[in-house]
Amino acid sequence: MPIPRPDLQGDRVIAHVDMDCFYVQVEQRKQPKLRGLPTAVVQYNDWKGGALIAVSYEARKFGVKRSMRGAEAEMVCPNIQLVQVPVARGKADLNAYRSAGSEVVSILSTKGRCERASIDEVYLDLTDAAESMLSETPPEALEDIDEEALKSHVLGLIGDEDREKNVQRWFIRSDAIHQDKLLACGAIIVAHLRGEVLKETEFTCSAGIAHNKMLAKLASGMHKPAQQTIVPSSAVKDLLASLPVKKMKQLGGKLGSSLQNDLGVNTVGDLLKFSEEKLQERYGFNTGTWLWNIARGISGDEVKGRVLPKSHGCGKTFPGPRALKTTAAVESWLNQLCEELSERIQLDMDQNKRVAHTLTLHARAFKTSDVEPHKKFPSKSCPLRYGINKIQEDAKKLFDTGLREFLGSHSNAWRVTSLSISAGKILDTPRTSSISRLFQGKSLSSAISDASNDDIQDDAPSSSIGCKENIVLESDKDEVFAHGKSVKEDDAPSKDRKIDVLCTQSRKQKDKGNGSILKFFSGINTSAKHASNAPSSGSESHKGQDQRDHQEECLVDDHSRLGTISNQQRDDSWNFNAEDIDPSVIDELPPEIQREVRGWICSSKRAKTTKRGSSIFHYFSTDDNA
Ligand code: TTP
Repeated sequence: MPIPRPDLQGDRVIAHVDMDCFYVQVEQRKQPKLRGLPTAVVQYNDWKGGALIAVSYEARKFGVKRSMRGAEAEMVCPNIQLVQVPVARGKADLNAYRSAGSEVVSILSTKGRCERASIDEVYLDLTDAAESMLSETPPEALEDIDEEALKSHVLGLIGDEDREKNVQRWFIRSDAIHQDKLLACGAIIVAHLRGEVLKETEFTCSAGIAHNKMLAKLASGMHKPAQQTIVPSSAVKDLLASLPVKKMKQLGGKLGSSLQNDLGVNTVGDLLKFSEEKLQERYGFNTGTWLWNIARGISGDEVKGRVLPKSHGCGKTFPGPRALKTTAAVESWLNQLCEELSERIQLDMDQNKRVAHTLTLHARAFKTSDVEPHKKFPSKSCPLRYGINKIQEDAKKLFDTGLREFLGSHSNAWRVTSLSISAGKILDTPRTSSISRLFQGKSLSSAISDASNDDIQDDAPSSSIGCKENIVLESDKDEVFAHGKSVKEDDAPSKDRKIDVLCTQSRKQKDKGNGSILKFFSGINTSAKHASNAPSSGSESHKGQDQRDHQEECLVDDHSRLGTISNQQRDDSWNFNAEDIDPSVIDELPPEIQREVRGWICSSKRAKTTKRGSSIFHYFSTDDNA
């Protein structure tokens, strides 16, 4: 359900930066001989040459598309260089792409608040940097404007001839309104940042510069690769007038279809015909206002300062004959997934001093008989204990519990077609002495490992975890809003005694007005063709175009690439906190799981906006939106 946010006070300068054919660029940096050649990265899968997941701009000219398989791409572009996604533990290993993304983020985040929106895209709030530039060295005072900035596309600027000259004039107009002057400064800053990214990482990226996230995101994809587009306020009306509603984030699905079919609204601009009251009457108060706002390019979403992932996840699909049939086979794969997960959360703890608190298992399965053909394998969560063996043990328990529930009274044979495991609710580790007392002198890792995990949750991981979470949210209003309204979390009785102790103690600390515990919880081939000695397996993390088209339907926030959803895909039994899931992590899951997780996220977000329960969570809740 879209949430309308009023435009924030003052003129803002927001950039959306998106890497160009990202995985291809990472592979080309590894193998420079591929540069300039039509290249595609293929998913780890031997069927028909594997699915393409990233296509270079040279290959796109031949008609190669992401929806193709390697064999099809070779038909339209015989010279295409197909590079296999690296493989580890029998599945795609995305570490190289993740760290390449982090390299870029570390450069982009130097000029303002930075929100990592997915593995290869970020939002930047450059308002302060642009204001400073405008007051100290405004564009009209510059002898030379950055060449890259002059190549910007300024929406609404007439005349293709001598484009650069026109752009230069636009940059240095002394009679420009303050908003446009700020955008000009923002564009110079972004051009400089893109240059730095290229110099330091050898990657090109494209950007949109506007007054809000929505417009910046729309603009970043308008001129690719390696270009940037500016959206002055005066150009917003025309931009939206012809923009198909379905292209708009959150309008890709049912809401967009209803606008088309019921109101005859085909472009975002068509929405201007309707009053806010009319839209509210038809779609409810929030959605109505949100629609009224977007028709005018209004969006107050803030750039959240977040450069680290909100969760870690890894998964694997087992399509067709590869479906897992025995608990031993499931266990063996779970062990591998858990090993990877354990390494990643341990690295996160070592490098970023962050601790993950929830372990969640998702699976897709079917019964070999026809009984209950639509029944879903329930997702299960429990408090996360550090250490490979513990994670493996807990994941196995989660699976067993899920399987028992899935099978019910029918003792049928079953098949598992996908498995994934994720670590969420990642909080900063304590930095105060009071926390050492809390853990009675143990190391943080061992203290966490000691948190007993007898009880498996099929909705909120445990109230104790939620308890920490609500304190955490004191610092983030948006999230307070989302969390505070989660009735399932509120209602979940805590069964995990040791962690309950943490809760109780934390409450005592709060009672005493001791901020330290609050801090804890608030922190809490080289041959160019087919490098393919990969074992055969399913396709991981492939996001089809269809999927991307649908995904916009259910986003509440600005995270990209979340979202294919159908009612059937929603599983009310799981109430993981949607806000805690990093979209880039979802991208890495197998497609089937991606869809399902996105479905849950939607239903979870929806639930959080409608209900509120009562329990210990209220005690800690700081939600003044409730
Ligand atoms: P995108 O940003 O969607 O695309 P891109 O960077 O390849 O190309 P563009 O220049 O058009 O933005 O995705 C970023 C990376 O995410 C992409 O390089 C590979 C990965 N990815 C998948 O693994 N599967 C998918 O289905 C998609 C869409 C992307």
